[in-house]
Amino acid sequence: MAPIRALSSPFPSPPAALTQDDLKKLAAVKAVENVTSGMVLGLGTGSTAAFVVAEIGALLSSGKLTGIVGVPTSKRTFEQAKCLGIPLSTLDDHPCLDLAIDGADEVDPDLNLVKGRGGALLREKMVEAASNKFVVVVDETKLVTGLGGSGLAMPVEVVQFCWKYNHTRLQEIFKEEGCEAKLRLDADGKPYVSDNSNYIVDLYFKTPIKDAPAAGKEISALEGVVEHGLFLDMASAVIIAGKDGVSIKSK
Ligand code: ABF
Repeated sequence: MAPIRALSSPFPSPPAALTQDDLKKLAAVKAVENVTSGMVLGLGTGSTAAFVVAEIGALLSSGKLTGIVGVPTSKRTFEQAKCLGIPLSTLDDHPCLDLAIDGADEVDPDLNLVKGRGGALLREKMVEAASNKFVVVVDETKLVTGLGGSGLAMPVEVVQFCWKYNHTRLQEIFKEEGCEAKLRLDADGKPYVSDNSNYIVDLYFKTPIKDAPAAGKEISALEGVVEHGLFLDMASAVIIAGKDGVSIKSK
């Protein structure tokens, strides 16, 4: 894999009229420059990751990439990749991946992330933890000074059987941080069910989480919690597309 540049470097400067989708695509295409033939790839979920999957599919069909195997992080991504003819596998068959590329909901200055508003946090975390490199692709709206500070959801995946217990406990644990816990609902007003048949309790913080590693540990320690959306110290690099161009931050 080509080394990921450590310095932020404007490239190329997008015209002012670019939409948010254009920016996501710019970040996605830049990230795919790190993909080489023969790699086992973690395929992310979400609208930005969908541009990554589309680009990999296009490079495979033009013959510019060969021998790629993808491990999808959701049923949605599985379907998209299958339609594009990307050879697919599972984490069981490929427990060590070369590279994963995925979007994020929030990125802090230390490249810690909130992920999972798309509902795929469990498989994303497993695939990305199993990857030698994890490259995140975002537009600049995802940058925050502290995780949880966007006022949007920080998801926690819980087993259906005890979701109320987890809902109550999560609300209590983060009471002093002004957190509100809500069961995620689908478009029909029914509980949203993840690809793993679990529910999701979304945490809404009024201010950034004071100690994200401690919060992550506390959430994980709850019986019935399957996974949470704090992806701490996992990203190797973040590719950010904004009005001033594409920049790369890495550790
Ligand atoms: C996945 O998709 C998630 O972890 C995150 O929730 C979401 C980001 O979606 P988008 O790229 O559509 O903003 O990467």
